[in-house]
Amino acid sequence: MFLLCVCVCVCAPMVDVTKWPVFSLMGTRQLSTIRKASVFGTSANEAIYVTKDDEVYVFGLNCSNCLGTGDSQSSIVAKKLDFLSGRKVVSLSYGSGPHVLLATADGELFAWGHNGYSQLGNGTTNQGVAPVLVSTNLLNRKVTEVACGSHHSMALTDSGEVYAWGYNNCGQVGSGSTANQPTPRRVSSCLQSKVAVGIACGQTSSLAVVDNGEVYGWGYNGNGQLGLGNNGNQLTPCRIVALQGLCVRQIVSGYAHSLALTDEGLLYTWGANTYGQLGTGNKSNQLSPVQIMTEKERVVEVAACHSAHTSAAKTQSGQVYMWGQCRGQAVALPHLTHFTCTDDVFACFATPAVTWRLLSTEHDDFLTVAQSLKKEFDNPETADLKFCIDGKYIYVHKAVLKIRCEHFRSMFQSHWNEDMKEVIEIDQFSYPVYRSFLEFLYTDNVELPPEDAVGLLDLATSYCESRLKCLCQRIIKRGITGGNAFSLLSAAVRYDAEELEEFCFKFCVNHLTEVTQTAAFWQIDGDLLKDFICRAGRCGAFKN
Ligand SMILES: *[C@@H]1O[C@H](CO)[C@@H](O)[C@H](O)[C@H]1NC(C)=O
Ligand SMILES: *[C@@H]1O[C@H](CO)[C@@H](O)[C@H](O)[C@H]1NC(C)=O
Ligand SMILES: CC(=O)N[C@H]1CO[C@H](CO)[C@@H](O)[C@@H]1O
Repeated sequence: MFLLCVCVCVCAPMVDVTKWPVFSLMGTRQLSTIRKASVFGTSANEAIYVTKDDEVYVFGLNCSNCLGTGDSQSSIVAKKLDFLSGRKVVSLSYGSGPHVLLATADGELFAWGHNGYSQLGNGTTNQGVAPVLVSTNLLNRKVTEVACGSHHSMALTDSGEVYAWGYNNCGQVGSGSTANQPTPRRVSSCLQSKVAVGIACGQTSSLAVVDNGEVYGWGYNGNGQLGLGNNGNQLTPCRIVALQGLCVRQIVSGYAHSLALTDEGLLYTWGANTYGQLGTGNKSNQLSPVQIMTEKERVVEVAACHSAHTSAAKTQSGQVYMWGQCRGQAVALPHLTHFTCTDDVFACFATPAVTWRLLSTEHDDFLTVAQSLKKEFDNPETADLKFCIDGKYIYVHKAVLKIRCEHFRSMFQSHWNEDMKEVIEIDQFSYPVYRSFLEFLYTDNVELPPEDAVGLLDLATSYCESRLKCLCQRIIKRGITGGNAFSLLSAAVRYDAEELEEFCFKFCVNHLTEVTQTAAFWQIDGDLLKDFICRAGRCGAFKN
C-alpha cells in the first residue's frame, strides 16, 4: 500500500496566557501586546513572549541563564531581548536545563541557556547567557521547527531534513554513538532519503514523522517510548513497524511516552504509563502502539510535552480530554474537561504547568464581545439615545440598557414611545455618578472616588442594582478616613447598606476622637446621633 499524506501544521487557537500564573501580574495593556508565548522551566517559573511588533520579552527565574538577557538576573517584570528584536518567531522549544531554541521566519536558529551537554549546538559547553545563532551545518538551510528533550535539541528544515545535537547518553541524537554531539548533525541512516514533516522529543528520546505518514524513533527506549515492541535503546532511527498501514499526521512526546494521531483521527499511544498517560485504563507500559479513545469521536489534535506525564486531546466537535498525571493524580482514561483548548490542560493540570507548544494569541483583528461593548459606550456614531445631565450628554444604546438593567427594561417596555424624545434629562443624580452607572452597564466595572461612590450607591439602591451596590460599598470601604467616616456611615444608613453601615460604624468607634471633631458629626439629626452614641456605648467606646 502506498500512503501519502500531507502533514498539517497544528495552529494554536486563541488562548489566555493569564491561565499560567507567571503572567498573572501583567496588566491588560501589556497582555494585549502579546502575540505568542511560552512558559517553561522545572517549576514553570520562566516565560518568553513575542509582541505584535515582533519584540521578544522574557521574565521569571533565570535558571541557567535561560532568560538570555546576558545579565544573569531574574526578573519579575519582562525584559526585552534586543538581539531578537524584529525577528518573526515561528517555532520555540525548551529543555529542562533549561535551554531555549527559537526558529525565525527567515529560517534562522537561535539558542541560549543551559549548555552543559552542548545542547546549544555552537560547539562549546559554555552557558549561553545571551542568544547565539546556531549555524554549523545549517548555513544554507531553513529551519522551520525546533524540539528539545531535557538536554538534547532537534531542528527540522523546510526540505524535510532532521538535525540533532546535545546530550546523547542514550542515542537520542541518532548519530550511532552515545557521544554528546557539540554541533547540529543531520540524522541520517534510514531517515536519509525521507522527507520529515514533524519532530518531537521525549526527555531522552526522539521521534520524527515523514511525509508518507511513517514514524521513526531513536534514543532511550527503557519504557517502550520508541514503540518498537522492545525496550532497547536505539542509536539510530528505527521505523515503528506496528504503525504500518496508518498515515500518522501528528506526533507528540511526553516525558517517557508518545502519542500519534492519524489522518483519520485515530489516536495511538505507547511508552511509560505509570500515571495512566497512555489513556488505556491501566498503568502498564506499552512497548508497541495501542489505539485509545476508540469509542470517542474523531480526534483532531494531541498534546504532550517532554517535561510532563500529562496527555491531552481535542476532538472534532471541540471537546478536550486529559489523562495521565493531572495535578498529582493518575488519570488512566481520557477525562472530558470543559476546556476549549489543549493548552489549558497544561496550564491548569500539568506538573510543571508549562506550555506544550508555542501559544498563539491573536488580538489585533479580534475583539471579544466584552471589549466591543466597552468600546461603544458613549459613542455618538452608533448610539440611539442620549442622556443629558448638568448640560452634558452621554450616548448609549437602548438595546444594551434593556439587556443590562431591569430599570430600563421596564421603562422602555411600558411607557416608551418610539417617537418620543431621544434625550432623557436626569436631574436627581450628578454627571459623574450617572456616567459611571451607564459605563458600568457596558463594562461591569466602576471607577469613582469614594465620595462619588456614595451617590452611585444611592442610584444603585433605587435602581435595584445589587452588584453595583456591592462595588460601591467596596470603593467606599477602601476610601474611608477619620474625616469622612461619619458621612459615609450616614450614607450607609440612608441607603440601607447594612454591611457598609457595620463597617463604617466600627471604623468610627475605633477613631472616635477624630470622628467627633468633624463637621459631619455635628450636622446629623438627633435620632441618628443618639442611636450612634448608644451603639458605641454598647461596644465599649466609653470606658465607664
Ligand atoms: C558559543 O556560545 C557560548 C555561549 O554563549 C559562547 O561563549 C561561545 O563563544 C560560542 N562559541 C562559538 C564558536 O560561537
Ligand atoms: C492494559 O491495557 C492495554 C490496552 O488496552 C492492554 O493491551 C493490556 O493488556 C492491559 N494490561 C493489563 C495488565 O491489564
Ligand atoms: C538574580 C539571580 O537569581 N541571578 C542568577 C541567574 O542565574 C545565574 C546562573 O544560574 C545565577 O548565578 C544567578 O544567581
